[in-house]
Amino acid sequence: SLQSSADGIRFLLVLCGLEFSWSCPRHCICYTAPTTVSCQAHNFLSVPEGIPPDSERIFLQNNKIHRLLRGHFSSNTVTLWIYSNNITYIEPSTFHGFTLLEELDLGDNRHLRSLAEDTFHGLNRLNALHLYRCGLSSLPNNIFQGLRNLQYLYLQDNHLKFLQDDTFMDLHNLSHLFLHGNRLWSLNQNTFRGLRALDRLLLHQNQIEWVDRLAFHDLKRLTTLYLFNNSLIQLSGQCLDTLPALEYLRLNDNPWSCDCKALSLWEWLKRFRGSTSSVGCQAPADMIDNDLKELRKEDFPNCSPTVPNSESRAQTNNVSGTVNPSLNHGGVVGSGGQTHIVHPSRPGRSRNCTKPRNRGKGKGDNEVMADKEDSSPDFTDGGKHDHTSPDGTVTRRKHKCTARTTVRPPSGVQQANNRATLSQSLLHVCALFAALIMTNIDFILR
Ligand SMILES: *[C@@H]1O[C@H](CO)[C@@H](O)[C@H](O)[C@H]1NC(C)=O
Ligand SMILES: *[C@@H]1O[C@H](CO)[C@@H](O)[C@H](O)[C@H]1NC(C)=O
Ligand SMILES: *[C@@H]1O[C@H](CO)[C@@H](O)[C@H](O)[C@H]1NC(C)=O
Ligand SMILES: *[C@@H]1O[C@H](CO)[C@@H](O)[C@H](O)[C@H]1NC(C)=O
Ligand SMILES: CC(=O)N[C@H]1CO[C@H](CO)[C@@H](O)[C@@H]1O
Repeated sequence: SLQSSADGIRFLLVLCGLEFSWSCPRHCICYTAPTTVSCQAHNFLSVPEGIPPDSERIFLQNNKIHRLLRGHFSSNTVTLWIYSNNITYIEPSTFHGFTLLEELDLGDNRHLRSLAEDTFHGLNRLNALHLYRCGLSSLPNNIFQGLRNLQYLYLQDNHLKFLQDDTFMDLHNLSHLFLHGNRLWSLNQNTFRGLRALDRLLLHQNQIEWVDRLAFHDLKRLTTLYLFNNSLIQLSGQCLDTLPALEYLRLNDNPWSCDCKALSLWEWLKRFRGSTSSVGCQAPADMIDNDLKELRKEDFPNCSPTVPNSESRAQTNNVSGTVNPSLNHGGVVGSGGQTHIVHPSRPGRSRNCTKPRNRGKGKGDNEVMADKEDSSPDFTDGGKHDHTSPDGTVTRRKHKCTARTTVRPPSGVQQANNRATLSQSLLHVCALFAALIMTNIDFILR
């Protein structure tokens, strides 16, 4: 009789003029434009049955779902959120043929631990993939193969110790790669090969002690690199010379040794015009608590000079002249100790988006142009996607200026909630209405 009264309420909802999908799973809210099924926070232990096959958005976060199997969802899905469940197994073919899928959020499933190599194969339109806090200790070979549209990849707060060479090889469109809070200890020459569009690489809170001289060689558009809270004793300036677009670098909380080993980094820091953190020395004994950036040439007596790298030389020698646009680099004009940052237009980027971020000079142009729907999914106010460090205030950017596909920002949660609240309150109104009729019907019939 519960079911029949539910049916009655549904009927009344239709009478009330609310669009209602007849095949909505129990305890879920369904609505159209875009067709959405919202089953969040209901202690579901498995994916509920009866999700309409035409659903474009499916919200299943904050349940206790254990397994994802082939057939649970239809290949019409565009957005699928199943974060904060207890998924331990994903059948490899669960998402096969999902050529429309743009956002897949599997984050915060702490017992997931492993994924099959082909889990994401064929997701040609995937734009954002969330795998943070999933207990992953390794990634199979080729797991990201073919994801040429991927722009956001969240892998932070797992137990990753090692990244195979060329893991990210196909991700020519990737803009954000979050790897902080893992157990990485080395970055090899081909760890990041192929990431030609990468803008932001977060590697803080790992155990990195080894960075290959060429580890960053393909990252010609990288603006933000976080390496703080790692185990770096030294880092060659040559590593950083391969990053022509770099603007923000965080190196604090590493056991830097400020002896001759630090000379090439010191020289690089002198040349660099972007923003850097402190670089606190932890050795040798007489240097402890000094900031490498504050040291003078005389603090490096008896060190053999580092060989200037021709590429970096060319870059820094052209500072006050014309900027070679192929360098894709913010030009810098110094004048009497004060530095004015001049950003030339960047080929291949929105022209409106070249303004430096949060330099304390009023509103950036990017705030003017950015469509709200276009805001980057990871830096919205304190939402599930905001995993930047407390140290990362400088790089907070509300609106990402790369062209986007139609992925919805996490405000979708809000939307879903709002819609849910709306339909629930309508439901209440109509139920009250129904109750009134029911209690009076005897009276009427008498
Ligand atoms: C989640 O799954 C793991 C592994 O199956 C299990 O040990 C744990 O109790 C589950 N947690 C919850 C909250 O259901
Ligand atoms: C890459 O991203 C751009 C927008 O940034 C988009 O136009 C393009 O279709 C994406 N995919 C590929 C394969 O380049
Ligand atoms: C550094 O990272 C570790 C985890 O890797 C964390 O426990 C620690 O609090 C972090 N330290 C700082 C200063 O952020
Ligand atoms: C430096 O500037 C000169 C003259 O503008 C230009 O020909 C040269 O290509 C620039 N070098 C680099 C590496 O940008
Ligand atoms: C403020 C600003 O620079 N607006 C420009 C943004 O980009 C478009 C097209 O690229 C220009 O027409 C606007 O003038």
